[in-house]
Amino acid sequence: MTGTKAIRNRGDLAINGATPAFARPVHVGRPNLAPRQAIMDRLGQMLDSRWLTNNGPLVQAFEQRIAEYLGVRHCVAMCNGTIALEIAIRALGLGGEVIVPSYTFVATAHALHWQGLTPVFADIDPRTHNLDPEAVRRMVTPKTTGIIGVHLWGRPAPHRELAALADELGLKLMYDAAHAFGCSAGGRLIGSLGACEVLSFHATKFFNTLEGGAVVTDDGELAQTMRLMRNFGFAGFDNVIYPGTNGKMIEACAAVGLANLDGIDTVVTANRRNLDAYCAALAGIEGISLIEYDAAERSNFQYVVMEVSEGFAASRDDIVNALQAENLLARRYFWPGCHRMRPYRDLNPHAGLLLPHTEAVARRVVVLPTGTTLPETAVQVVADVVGVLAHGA
Ligand code: T4K
Repeated sequence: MTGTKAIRNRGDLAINGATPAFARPVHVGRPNLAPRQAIMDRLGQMLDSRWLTNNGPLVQAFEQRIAEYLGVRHCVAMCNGTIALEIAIRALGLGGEVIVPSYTFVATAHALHWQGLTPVFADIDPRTHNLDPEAVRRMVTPKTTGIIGVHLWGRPAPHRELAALADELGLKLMYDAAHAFGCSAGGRLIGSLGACEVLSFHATKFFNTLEGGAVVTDDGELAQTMRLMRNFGFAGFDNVIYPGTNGKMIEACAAVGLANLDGIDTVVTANRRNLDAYCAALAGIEGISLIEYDAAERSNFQYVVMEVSEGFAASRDDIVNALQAENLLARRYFWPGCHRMRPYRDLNPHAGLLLPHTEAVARRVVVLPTGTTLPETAVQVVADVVGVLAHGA
């Protein structure tokens, strides 16, 4: 089956025993890849040079392309977004408590916890899913040293308000921009906000380097510190001046990244087309909405985020289960919120009392499959399944 089955009533749903609409899983974040030959050519360059890692020529070319594209002075490529976050946190000298949203991928919190810092979760604005600056203010204590804003779904965090707050309170400010490569804030591509911004180029991101990440910044000293830290702190053959780690991006990842970079406009166009199709197909279903992207900003549209209102005939989880049964692997990102995941629940079991919007949003979101490989019929199947569930038992 290729997603062409008719879904008119509950008996047609795979969750009720019918054949699934798709024989193979349709993923939320199936990797978008440049044409095979373009990738092979770049990998061939790596083999020809016999330079495989340690700040090789492809990594340097990649860093330059990313910095130019974003209009930032420095790009420090890393092996993944999580290590990039950890290195940025260390290089900035954060300590004690750092305020972050709970409604984010758990790596934002882990990057702090892993290094012995305490992530303190602030609530979000339920309309934007991004940090609420007033909620951030309420979480500040004498131990607070910084704020990590997240541009969730690629929509910019309230950067002006966060910058004003950080200035007022003498806090450091950086961003987890893992979702926001190619997205703009105030008309300028995200990359220059705060002291630095961290990108993820994981396989599932709309632009990928297999695994990969980077920190981008206009601060030359900070960039230099991070370059040392990602390479064990080596400042010469046998001169170690920092307790560094191994955060290097390898040449093969930069090779794939360089090839994929040439095609990002095509990916954004496909994502946009998918989003428009979902909007049209779901438009008539009361209680279902899709988050919007500001038409005045650039977006990568890599997340199609559906919200299920409380009064809807089926629960959010019923919808996800019904879609997954059809092999449409919709996801509950970022349920249940970091504060309810074990390491953070153990640290502060009552954090949820101060996170009502986080808890409500995490209960109503479904992220839908998109990307260049989305089967043509997938959008209609999603709409049919949700439409059937809308009519109750
Ligand atoms: N901050 C934020 C806000 C983030 O969202 C992330 C990562 C980070 C920091 C950390 O950056 P990295 O260290 O990852 O660079 C995925 C990704 O693994 C993760 O990178 C991403 N956020 C997060 C939102 O989603 P999972 O566990 O939900 O999905 P995963 O990796 O199992 O893959 C999703 C689907 O795509 C799968 O169901 C199968 C398909 N797939 C996956 C891979 C890896 C493929 O078809 N091919 C593949 O190669 O975490």
